[in-house]
Amino acid sequence: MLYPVNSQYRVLLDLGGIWNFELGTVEGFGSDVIQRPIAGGVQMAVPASFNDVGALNSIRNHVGWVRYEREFIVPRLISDERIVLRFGSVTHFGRIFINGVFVGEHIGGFTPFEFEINSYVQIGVNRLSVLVNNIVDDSTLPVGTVITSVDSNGVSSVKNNPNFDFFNYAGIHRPVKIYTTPKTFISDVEVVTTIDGNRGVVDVNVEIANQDESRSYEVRGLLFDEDHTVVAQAVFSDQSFRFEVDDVHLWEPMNAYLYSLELNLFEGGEQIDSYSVDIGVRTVEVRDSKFLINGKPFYFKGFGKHEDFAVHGRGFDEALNLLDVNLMKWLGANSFRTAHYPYSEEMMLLADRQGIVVIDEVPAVGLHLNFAAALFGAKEHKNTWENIKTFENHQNVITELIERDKNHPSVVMWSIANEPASEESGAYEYFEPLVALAKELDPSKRPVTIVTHQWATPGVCEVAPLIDVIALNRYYGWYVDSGDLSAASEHLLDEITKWQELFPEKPIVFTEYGADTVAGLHDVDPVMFTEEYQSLFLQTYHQVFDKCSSVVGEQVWNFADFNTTQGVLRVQGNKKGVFTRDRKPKAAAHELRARWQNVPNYFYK
Ligand code: GCB
Repeated sequence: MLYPVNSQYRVLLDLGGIWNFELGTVEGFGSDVIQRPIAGGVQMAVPASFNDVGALNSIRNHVGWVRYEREFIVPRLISDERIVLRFGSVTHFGRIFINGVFVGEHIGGFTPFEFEINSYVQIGVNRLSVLVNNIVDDSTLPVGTVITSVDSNGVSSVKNNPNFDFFNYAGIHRPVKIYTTPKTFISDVEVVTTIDGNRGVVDVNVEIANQDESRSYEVRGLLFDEDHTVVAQAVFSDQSFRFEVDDVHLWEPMNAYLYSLELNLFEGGEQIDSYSVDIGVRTVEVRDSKFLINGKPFYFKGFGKHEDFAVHGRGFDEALNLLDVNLMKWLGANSFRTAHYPYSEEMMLLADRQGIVVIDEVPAVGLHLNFAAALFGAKEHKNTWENIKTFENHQNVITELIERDKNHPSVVMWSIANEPASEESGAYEYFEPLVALAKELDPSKRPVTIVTHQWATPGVCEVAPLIDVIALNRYYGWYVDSGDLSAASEHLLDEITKWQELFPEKPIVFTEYGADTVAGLHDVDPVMFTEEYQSLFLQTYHQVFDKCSSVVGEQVWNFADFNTTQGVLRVQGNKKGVFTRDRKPKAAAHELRARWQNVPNYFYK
């Protein structure tokens, strides 16, 4: 799906701001309710999570439906165009109405969706209502549990427990836009880049929607370099073409070069549409236990992150995104994983521009029905793969992510799950078609991984044979060998050695390792939760990584402290951040900075 842009042929309007808001129930809103505008003075910011903005427990911990509403004006000027209403994301389920009439719905809280709305709107004022549901269950991604109980007065209530370690923020999280296109328009662009010596090869495929069979169409493509000089051009009518660029500037990690691809659509010789996309020329390949970018062995230095901040929760914040990228650069990091869901399109554009390498993850987290039981002493064991109902949604989230992010040079690998029950029988059968789907959908055939948990060890993890890169979340010295870093070091080395023996051709990336640390807590003896322990914990891991040739990346958990559900393991959230939630460095940030400035992006191993 194309990112909405303004061009000579397209108008773009933003519907962000203050909307009206009301809480519903678990059942929802009756169809008569939607006929009436929201009465009452509760307001909500868009984009933002609704939870913390209301300053009320009833809003913060609400379970079920909410309604957002605002008026918008369709200007006469665009009445002959195709008018599209587009949501960057609505978490987790959105139903859209215009002037009380149902327009459409979308399942999944982290990818964009849009509707052509010409037949729903009138020129002038219109009422837009968005019903949002935040419930997570055993069919949604992420996964949760719904618990209904009845108290002694017969009043029933519903609790919704996330099966994942981040606060279940919800609402209209990303920008809401209206944009126009001509009736016949450029509806998709696919770019695949390869390198031939010092020549860059750019294969482009353009999709044109609503063609009139009696008319002839032609696309003229122009490729501009960063000085706005045309470096290649093509005229074509079969919608696929190849540009060749001599002395190409490659997109390199932390040294991005972006060409601008301008596509102009002509009908019967007259121009009717124009769309531009920035592209980077680079290749990605996994070979002989190396992760190659542009043919050179790359070393991942960075983080698992979250979209999380005070006030707006998981709501889009351009300034915060930029600060995070700048802090990563300050540390010498070169990469992050979009744990545990696709991040905003704007963050992906920023990563392209800044040369940050991204492992792009779908919201498939919580696919383990025995995880908490395993931590706290199991009573009952249910086979995850016999009970979970996520498969169809899982296909959808993979499809929507790849459709959205396929052209980003920053994206070097797809992560199609975080910590599923890959040690349980049935995992292989569940994931085999999903890995195949990701490979089939991606025109660039990027590597695919599944990020695995502590107990998915060599020989036990069923999905390891399916994936290109072994991605490990490990907590020796924290949840296991707590406080004992010498045992942690021994067990970590032992496990990596076994992975190397089992899959000598596969590179290994540590996608999580970290220790909860309360900023400002110090001790002479580096005990758990102190800043000293976090630094020593990281040092211990790094000494082991440096001994292992297959380890080609280290992504610390987490970039910053983040909000979670309450629980005995969480002190006002997860404190494994190298930065506090308001982005102040803990001692570990300096530890990482000292290391990463001396670890090159290429040829570290
Ligand atoms: C994990 C999860 C992550 C948690 C982290 C932790 O393995 O992937 O979502 O936040 O552990 O801190 O426990």
